[in-house]
Amino acid sequence: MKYLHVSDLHLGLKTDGRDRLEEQRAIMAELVTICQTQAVDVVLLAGDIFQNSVPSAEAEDLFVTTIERLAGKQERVVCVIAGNHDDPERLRAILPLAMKHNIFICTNLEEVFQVTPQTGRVQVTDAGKGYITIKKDDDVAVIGFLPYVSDTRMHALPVQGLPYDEKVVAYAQMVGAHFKKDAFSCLLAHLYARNARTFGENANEQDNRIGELLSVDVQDLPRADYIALGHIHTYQCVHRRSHAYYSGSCIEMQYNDSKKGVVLFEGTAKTGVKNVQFLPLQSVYPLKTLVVRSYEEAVQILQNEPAQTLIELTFVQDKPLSSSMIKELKNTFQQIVTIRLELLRLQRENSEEISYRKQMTSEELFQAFYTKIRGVEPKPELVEMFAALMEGTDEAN
Ligand SMILES: [Mn+2]
Repeated sequence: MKYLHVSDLHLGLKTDGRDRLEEQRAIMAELVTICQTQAVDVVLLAGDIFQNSVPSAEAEDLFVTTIERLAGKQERVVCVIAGNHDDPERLRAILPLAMKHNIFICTNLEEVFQVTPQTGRVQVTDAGKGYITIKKDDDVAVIGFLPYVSDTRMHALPVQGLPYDEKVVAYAQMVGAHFKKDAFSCLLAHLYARNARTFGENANEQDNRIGELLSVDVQDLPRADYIALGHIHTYQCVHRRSHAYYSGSCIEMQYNDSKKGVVLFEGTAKTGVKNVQFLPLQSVYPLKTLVVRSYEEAVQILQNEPAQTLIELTFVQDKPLSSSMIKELKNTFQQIVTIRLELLRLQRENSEEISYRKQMTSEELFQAFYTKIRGVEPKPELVEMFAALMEGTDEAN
């Protein structure tokens, strides 16, 4: 069968207040087109469907219409898991109806899927807790679901008392117990794989800063023919032997972000996974930072920027910008999302101040600080007391 791995849709995302829904509608339409032209049988959505736990009606509408179009009239099976941005109960709400269209949404580790009557060529023949079995002619595949679940929500007895990563691995093993030798196996998971590469600071994924604590070693996950990961926004293969891939987000989330796309692959029980291919998305708007030194330079550069680029414009100059200039620029160039100003004079003053301060003794620094805050010079006794305290700390060290 042919599979499409997509992750981190972040529907309802705003960038510096700019709504991205129009762009996201185009991206979702492109996913449907890819499925049709590439004859995809199974779609894997690896979490972070929405940007917020309480998505707007428009964002929810876009999600529901997209998965309905992806599934077609039982043309394809759509598998969805919750990411850390999604509210589990909210995302799960449509599951009873969705399953009738061969759309399986897993938001908690206790979810038991059911099979409904099948009419299409791609059929769901078996389902249970955290897995489904798909059949197309002689080709059989088992999909295991491992949604993002916060530490406190992992209740099952065998995992109680374990550290976070071991709990995730224990759940993954329970799901992986359904993988069979004579079926292609695929694990769909939203997690932070240890040693995965993040792009820039990736400020949108707070977990990364906690690092090792919340990360999982991919080699501890059950053996599968393919591991479809979500959570990290940069496309990459994290572990070649396990065929563990992040497809990356399908929208640029930060300025100067990495190339966005989806992963297409094929596989059968006999051949294993083959033809893994990163497919760039055409409808994604680039997010770009521009630095200029004058209004004239800004106008000149912006004239050559494509209409769909989203720009953070920074002025580095000596004088502030007038509000009429800012208004004029924003009206003329819709690409501008935000305008920043870095005053050269302030930069110079700051660096002069710092080098001046470096030459002062701690008593002089204290005197200057006191005078600035209180408006009067400190009494000599106070300065002496401060000096004595400073000596004390020097001894202690
Ligand atoms: Mn994400």
